[in-house]
Amino acid sequence: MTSTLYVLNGPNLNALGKREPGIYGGQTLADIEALCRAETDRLGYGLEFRQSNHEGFLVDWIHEAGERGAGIAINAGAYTHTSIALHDAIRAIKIPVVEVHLSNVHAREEFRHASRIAPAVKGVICGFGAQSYILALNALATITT
Ligand code: DHK
Repeated sequence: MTSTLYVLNGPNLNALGKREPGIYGGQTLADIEALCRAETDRLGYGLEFRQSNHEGFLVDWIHEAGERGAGIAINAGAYTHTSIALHDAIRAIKIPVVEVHLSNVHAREEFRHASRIAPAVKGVICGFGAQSYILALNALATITT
């Protein structure tokens, strides 16, 4: 049976393409999903690609992935910097999780420098635009095989 990688996206990422393109790039979330699907096909994994503006959905999907998935790449958006609930959800599952950001959060406002989820994940990739997702999928494929 094919193993599945989950790509979870948090608040405001549904607005990619229109939202501050100088920071987040011109690609839409659908564009990024297509790139991720091509990469998971190439790597021999299935893909569950989701977005929500609601923290609780992200918590539920982390638990679901922990039961059904092989790994998670998560761009939690602003919840990265605030959410103890996401931190706890990640700690509650056994599959590897990679934190992803399009922008280099460390080169931006100070409130983006701290991540609540970073201490719970395997590693963090930021600053490479849509390629951050591809790098995260490759990291997960390396870890899970
Ligand atoms: C996306 C967001 O929505 C911000 O809240 C984060 C992240 C950075 C990104 O670069 O993908 O601070």
